[in-house]
Amino acid sequence: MPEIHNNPDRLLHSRKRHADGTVTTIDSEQAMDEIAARLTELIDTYGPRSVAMYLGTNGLPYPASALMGNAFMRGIESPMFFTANTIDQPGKQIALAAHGHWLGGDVDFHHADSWMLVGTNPLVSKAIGIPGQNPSQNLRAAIERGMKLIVIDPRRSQTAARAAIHLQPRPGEDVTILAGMLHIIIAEKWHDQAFLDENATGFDDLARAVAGFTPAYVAERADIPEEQLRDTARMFATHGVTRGMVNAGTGANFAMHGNLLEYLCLCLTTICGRWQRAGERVTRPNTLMPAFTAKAQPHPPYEGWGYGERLRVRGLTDTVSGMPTAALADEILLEGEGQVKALICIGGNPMAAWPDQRKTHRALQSLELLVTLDTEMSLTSRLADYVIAPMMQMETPAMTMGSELIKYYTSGTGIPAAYGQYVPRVVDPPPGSDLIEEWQFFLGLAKRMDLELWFVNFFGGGGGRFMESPPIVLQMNKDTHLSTEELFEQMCATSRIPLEEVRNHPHGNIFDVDAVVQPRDADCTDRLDVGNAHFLAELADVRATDFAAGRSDEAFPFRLIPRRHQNFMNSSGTALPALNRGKPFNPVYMHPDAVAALGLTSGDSVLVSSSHDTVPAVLEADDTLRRDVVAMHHAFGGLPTEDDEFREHGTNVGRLVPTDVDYDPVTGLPRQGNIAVAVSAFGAGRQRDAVPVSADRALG
Ligand SMILES: Nc1nc2c(c(=O)[nH]1)N[C@H]1C(S)=C(S)[C@@H](COP(=O)(O)OP(=O)(O)OC[C@H]3O[C@@H](n4cnc5c(=O)[nH]c(N)nc54)[C@H](O)[C@@H]3O)O[C@H]1N2
Ligand SMILES: Nc1nc2c(c(=O)[nH]1)N[C@H]1C(S)=C(S)[C@@H](COP(=O)(O)OP(=O)(O)OC[C@H]3O[C@@H](n4cnc5c(=O)[nH]c(N)nc54)[C@H](O)[C@@H]3O)O[C@H]1N2
Ligand SMILES: [Mo]
Repeated sequence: MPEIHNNPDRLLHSRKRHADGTVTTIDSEQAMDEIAARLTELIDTYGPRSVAMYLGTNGLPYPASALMGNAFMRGIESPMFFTANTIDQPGKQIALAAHGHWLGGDVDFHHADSWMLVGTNPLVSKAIGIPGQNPSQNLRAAIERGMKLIVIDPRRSQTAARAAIHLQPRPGEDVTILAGMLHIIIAEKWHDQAFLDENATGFDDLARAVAGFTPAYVAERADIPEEQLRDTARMFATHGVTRGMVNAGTGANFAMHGNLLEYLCLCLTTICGRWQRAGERVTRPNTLMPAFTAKAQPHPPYEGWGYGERLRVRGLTDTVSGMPTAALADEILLEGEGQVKALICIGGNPMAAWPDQRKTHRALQSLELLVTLDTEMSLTSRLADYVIAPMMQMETPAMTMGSELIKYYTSGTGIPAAYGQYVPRVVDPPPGSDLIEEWQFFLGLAKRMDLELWFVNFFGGGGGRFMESPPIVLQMNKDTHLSTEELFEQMCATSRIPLEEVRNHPHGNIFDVDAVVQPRDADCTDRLDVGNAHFLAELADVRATDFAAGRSDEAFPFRLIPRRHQNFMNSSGTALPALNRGKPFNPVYMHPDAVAALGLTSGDSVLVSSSHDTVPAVLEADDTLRRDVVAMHHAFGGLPTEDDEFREHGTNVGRLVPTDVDYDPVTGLPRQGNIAVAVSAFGAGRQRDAVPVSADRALG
């Protein structure tokens, strides 16, 4: 954080790109005047749908940014609000919609006897499963206490290296493995029949659907020892006396069937009865969010997709995980009624992180207006008409409400205690700078456009379909004058612990909240669903595919998988010497035997090709991988025209990912993992021109 804060290339003034291509600084008030005028013109000419917004990961540290961006979009009546969620793990919310929520909340890692992680590496990512406030220490304590950790990962990740069982399968077979575990658990009667009788429907359908996933079939298909699969099912279902859960991460979600994968994780949790029960402690009792009554009962499933705004491509719709971001470039490029002409990006970097970088490049270049809010001239900001320089985390007040809210995203996230912290501005913006808070930028636009805004702070999930407490709604208009501190006070008006009291603990505090899960309501007839017809049909499709057929592709013998970099959060900071320590690129990791078989060595330049495109990269031997798998960190690289500089800024993985070939029909999420690729020496052997040229490549 200090390195990023003190980035010598940090923007201290907003920028404007002129018609002749030159870029100058612009006063932020002037920028808001001009942007508001342009947006008004575009809305008058093409309608509100012509304006889209994209919220990336760096909108999240600012509690009011996303909510205000969303309020602005509702203010102009455009449905085109997108986030990074639908190129991340949208299956989590889709699965919750189909399965339902457990109102007693999830099990606390700190008290569990077993835990399973599927394609997630929380020791590096700090994201899901092991409480992220210090995952390494939390895991060590758990293992010392006797917890058995199970990790499924084609790579011996930092987390897998500490597991009691590490399954190292072919990538993309997680659905197969989970179905195999369900098969074994049901056959051995290790499931919790009493819990299911009271709380779930669909168990018989689920049992029938996993019948074909016999241990022998799963072992062969996933390339794991059958005995190890049996041990895994036994350990997860029967080890110890206190319950543990299962969490999946990006690795497993990107390899297709992410929704189904997340659904099967919930089914596994539910058939084993792995939820907090009546009389047990509430794991996430809320602090800056409202007090609520946790109850040992289900919240029933609800509609998760197929409603609201329809995209003009691939039959995609709005969903509980938001609008399909992988289709936004198409919505910009596709002419006709509804075409997107303006895009506002908050804390995101489409040119680095979106799939199909060439298509993204064409789309962003074709926009009539591109505005980014960014702390540096990111790849995307280099293409923008206006780059708004925002204040950074330490220059704005901060609070932990967002860290609590994330519990609605999936089990195993958030803070497993009544922890709260509020911190005032820590440092002043640099002298002479002209920086604006993101939410104030949107209020500034709204005032100029004379919009009435409803700022809505939700306490729930499922795109508002699951609410734990009533939302807080604030009306704003051109007469609104509010400091961030005042806004936070209003956002916390119904908090369990008053903001005033949280403020008295400048270093944060775990408050003494002794909440216990209450028994189910006498009249409650709601049920979780472990037999959702859509997902069981998808599972039947998985079972029916000829898995051996796709494996003998001699042109693309390796499978490319994702993994996170220890030192960077996606594209942020990759150019900073203090963080990249002299290695500003993302190598392609490959098992040393595979490196040798290609007659190559670590450090060689290579070409990585998928059926879609080819990118240059630096090779690095890594014996934690299967021999048939290579791995890369995403969000590196330059523009598609800057391939020659790959040793200076790395390789863009999104270049290898088409958005319209293999994609999820519900969320639009393309295959971002388990990608068939070839790796060949640079300059010798396979040449750039020898690889298949996709239409996009020819156009780009
Ligand atoms: N092939 C492939 N593609 C992927 C992935 C993958 O693993 N493989 N991962 C996917 C996932 S999980 C995600 S979440 C997305 C990420 O997609 P994005 O969120 O779009 O990408 P980031 O690189 O996180 O973008 C962060 C931007 O925020 C800027 N920034 C940094 N600090 C601040 C700040 O304080 N304020 C503001 N306003 N801006 C700031 C940075 O300069 C950068 O431009 O990528 C997805 N794409
Ligand atoms: N240091 C750091 N932390 C981060 C980020 C970062 O860039 N750097 N990014 C943040 C973001 S936006 C996100 S979404 C989270 C992501 O957090 P995670 O989902 O934990 O991401 P990774 O750390 O890449 O772990 C994914 C693991 O999946 C494995 N894997 C790949 N393919 C498969 C497969 O087909 N099946 C299985 N079972 N495993 C597979 C990889 O080897 C890898 O170990 O991390 C967040 N935290
Ligand atoms: Mo992410």
